[in-house]
Amino acid sequence: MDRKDLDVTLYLVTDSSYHTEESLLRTVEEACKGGVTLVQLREKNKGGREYLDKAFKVKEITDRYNVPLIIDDRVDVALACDAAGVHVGASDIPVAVARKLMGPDKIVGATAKTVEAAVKAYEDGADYLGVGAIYPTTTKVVTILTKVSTLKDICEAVPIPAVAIGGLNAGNMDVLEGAGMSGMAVVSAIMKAEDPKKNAQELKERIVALMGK
Ligand code: TZP
Ligand code: MG
Repeated sequence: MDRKDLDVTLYLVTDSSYHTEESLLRTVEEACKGGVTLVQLREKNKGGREYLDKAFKVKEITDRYNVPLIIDDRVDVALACDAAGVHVGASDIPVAVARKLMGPDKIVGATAKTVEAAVKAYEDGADYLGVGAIYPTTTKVVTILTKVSTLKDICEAVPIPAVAIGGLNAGNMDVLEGAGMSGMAVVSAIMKAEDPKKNAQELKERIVALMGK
């Protein structure tokens, strides 16, 4: 895909900790059917071989639905499976290095919790920013939450899309109204859903409506 066509409206981030491989793949497929616009494969503590095997399997699905796949943390895995891009956080390889390795055509996403980090990531070549955690989450160890006002400041400070993440679901996402983000990223709200397609559809409708306000 062309980097400029990046659509972060509803960004599914996976979590294998409560899934078998089969149920993870099924959930990703249902989420694609439900309208997620971007998928990130997020595998923690996996060796490169296992990560890459899973990436190929997930990409087979996301390709069928024309949904770009982003690989968390690992540039090598992203390049090896020809994913659309990579997402790097503060303890991963720096954005500028990821950009250099990924080349000019791939997506590089970065985590930013402050305006300073957001500006630096933008200057170093990031295409989008993940901002959070907005709410407490059981998916990741988060010590400090990111205020919606900080999200707003980040959206005003950089021209690239910002995506809100962390504990977000249909019941609490209204807090994002007016913040200026370009989308919302969720793990549990889709990965733990009984009907991931339905949840994705609902979240998509709600985030589109909320951003249009
Ligand atoms: N980065 C900040 S919060 C988070 C990540 C990967 C986890 C979000 O997961 P959930 O289940 O949507 O709260
Ligand atoms: Mg990371």
